[in-house]
Amino acid sequence: MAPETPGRDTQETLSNLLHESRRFAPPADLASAANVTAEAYDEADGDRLGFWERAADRLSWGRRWETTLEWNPPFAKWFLGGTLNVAYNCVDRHVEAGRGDKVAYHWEGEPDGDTRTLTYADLQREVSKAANALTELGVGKGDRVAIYMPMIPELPIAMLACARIGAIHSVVFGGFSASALSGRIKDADAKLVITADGGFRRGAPSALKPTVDEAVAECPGIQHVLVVRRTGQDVQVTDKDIWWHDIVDRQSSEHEPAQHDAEDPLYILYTSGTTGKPKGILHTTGGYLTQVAWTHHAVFDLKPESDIYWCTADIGWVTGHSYIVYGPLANGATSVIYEGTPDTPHRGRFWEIVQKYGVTILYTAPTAIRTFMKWGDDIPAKYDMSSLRVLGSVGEPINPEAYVWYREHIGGDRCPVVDTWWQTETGAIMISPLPGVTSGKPGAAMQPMPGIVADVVDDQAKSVPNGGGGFLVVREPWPSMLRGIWGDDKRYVDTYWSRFDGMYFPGDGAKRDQDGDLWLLGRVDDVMLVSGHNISTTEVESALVSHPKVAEAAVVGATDPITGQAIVAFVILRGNTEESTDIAKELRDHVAKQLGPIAKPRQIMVVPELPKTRSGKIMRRLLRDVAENRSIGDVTTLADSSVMKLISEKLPSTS
Ligand code: 6R9
Repeated sequence: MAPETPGRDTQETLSNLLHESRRFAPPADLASAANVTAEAYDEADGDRLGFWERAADRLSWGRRWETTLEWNPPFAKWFLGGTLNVAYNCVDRHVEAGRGDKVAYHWEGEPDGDTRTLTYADLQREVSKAANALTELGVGKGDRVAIYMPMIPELPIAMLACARIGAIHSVVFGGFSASALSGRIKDADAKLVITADGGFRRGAPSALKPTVDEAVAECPGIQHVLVVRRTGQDVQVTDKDIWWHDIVDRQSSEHEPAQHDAEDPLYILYTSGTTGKPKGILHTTGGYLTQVAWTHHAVFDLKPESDIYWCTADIGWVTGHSYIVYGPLANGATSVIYEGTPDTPHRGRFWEIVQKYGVTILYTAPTAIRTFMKWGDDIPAKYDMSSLRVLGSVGEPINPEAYVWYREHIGGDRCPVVDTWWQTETGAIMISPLPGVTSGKPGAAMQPMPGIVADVVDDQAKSVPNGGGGFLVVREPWPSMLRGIWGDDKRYVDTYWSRFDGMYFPGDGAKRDQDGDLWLLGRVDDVMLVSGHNISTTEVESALVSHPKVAEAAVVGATDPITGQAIVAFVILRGNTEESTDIAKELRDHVAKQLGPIAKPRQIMVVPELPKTRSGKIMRRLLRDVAENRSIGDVTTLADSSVMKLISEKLPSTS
C-alpha cells in the first residue's frame, strides 16, 4: 500500500493509470461471507434472463410475470404481465415480516441536534397518510407530481406515496431555479407540486417556496401546492397552497396498496446534458426495482441486519432515487440521510456522522473525495471510522490518487472501494467491482455487473481488443433501462440508439486494459485531439492529481494553430501547499513523465475553485471558454455562479 509521503511520489504514482499496478484484494472476511460470489458472472452468462428472473424473485409480486423480456429495439418491456407495488416492496413487506421496529432512516438535519428516526413501521404510517392525502387532492394513477424539496424525510415519503398510488413523480433538485422548475413541470404536465417553505443550507434557512410561487405562476396545470413546514420561514400563501400538516396529519394511517403493472411508469427524472432542453428520463416499476435492489445488495454487500448505509447524494439526483430511496428500502436497509453540506458547521461533519451512527457502507462522489483531500488528512484522522467496511464512488471517473486517498484515509486501508459507473438513463449500477470478488485497481470500474453486456467499440462499432480504447456501449437491454424520454420517442432513438446500430451509446469513452478491465474516461465530447492523438481529459487530470501538491484538476482542449487542440489545465492545490512560481513547470514535467510529452499541458493555471454542476460534475465547457478567451457561456446549471469570476480573477491578463 502506498506509504504516506515522503517517498510516495516517484515510481509508485508514475505507474499510474493504465500502468496502474496497485491491486487491492477483497478482505478475506468480506469475501468469505459475501452476498454475491464470482459464480454470479457464470450464472448470468449462462442464462441472462434466468439470472434477472431470480433477481426479480427477491421482490414481492402481486401476480408473477409471464414474459421476462419483450424487446422491440430500442423499446424494452420487462416482466410483462407481472404486477407489484413499489411502496409495498419498500415498506410494508418488511413490517409484515416482523421488522417494523427496524430503523429505515436515521435522518440528520443540518442544524446540529436536529434529528429524526423513522422505523419501517413509521414509514408505513407516514407513506399511507401521504397517499391518502394525495388521493384527497385528486391525484390518481398516471398523474404527474413534481417534487421540489430539501433533504427531509417528507421527500422519500412523498415519492413512496406517489409510487403507492401509481402517480408518476418528477423530483426536481431543490437548487434549481424557478424557470428550470417550471420548464420541468410543463414538460411533464404535472398537476401537483410538493415542496417545503425551505431547507437548511450552510447554517441558515434557505427559502424554496418563493421559487415555487414564481414557477407555478407560469404553470396553469398545477392545481395544488402541498407545502411542508420545515424552517418556519414566512411564506406567502396562495390559494393553491395546502400545508402538509393540515392535510396529511389528519389522514388514516391505513392505505391498501394497489397492484400496478410492471411496466407502469414510476418516475420521470430530468437530465440536463450539455446542450438542449432537459430530457425527461422515464423509469417503470418492475425492472427498475429489480435491478436497483439487486445491485444494491451485490455492490455494497448489504447485510440488512447489521449494516448502516449512507449515500451522501441528494435525492434530487438519480443516485438518491436508486440508492437512498428505492434500492436500500427494497432491501430493508438502515440508512442515514443528511440534509446539509460537508462543511457545516465544520469540515469534519461527514466523519462525525460516520462515527455517530457507526456507518458501515459509505457511497459518495469523486468531487467530494477530492475536496476532502484538499482540506487535509488531519480532519478525518480525528474521528473513529472503524465501523466502515465498504466504500463506493459515483458520478465521475475517480482518479487513482483520489481512490487511494479514500481507501487509506477514510477506509483505514481495509475497505474495498467500488467505483460504480451508471447514469440517470441506466437507472442502476452497470459497471462496478464486487467487493467480495474483485481485486480492485485504483481508477477502474472493472467489469460489467452480472447480467449486463457492455463493450468498448471503435468508431466502426467493432469491439476493441485488450489495451484498446473507444466508446462504451451496452449490447443487450437491462431491467432498469430508461423506457424512453417523456413525450419524445424520436429523441430517445436519436440520442442513445443512432450512433451504433443496435447498441445503446451512453456518450462516454472507455478503455479496456490488458486484463480486459474497464476504465471510464468521461464524456466523449470532452476528448481532446492533440496533433492527431486522442487524449482523454480524465487521463491528464488523473496524472495531475497524482502529484502530491494537487487536490483537483480539470483539463480542456483549446484551439491551437499548430497542434489543432492544446491541453489547458486548471488545478486546485492541496490544503497545505504554497503556490510557487515554478509550480506550473513542475506539473507540466510531471504529466510529461507520466503520460508522455504529447500530453504535456500548454498551460497550467492554479485556481481556487472549479466550475461544477449542482451534482458535482466538472463543467469543462466553461473552462474551454476561458482557455479560448471567449466570453463565458451559459452558467445556469452551475452550482455556484461566483466560481467563474473567482477563476477569471486568477488568470494572467496576457492569456
Ligand atoms: C449516476 C450518475 C451520468 C454520467 C455518466 C458518466 C459519469 C457516473 C461514473 C461516471 C466515470 C463513474 N459517471 N459515474 N464516469 N466513472 N463511476 O452520475 O448519473 O448524473 O446521469 O451522470 O456521469 O459520464 O455518463 P448522471
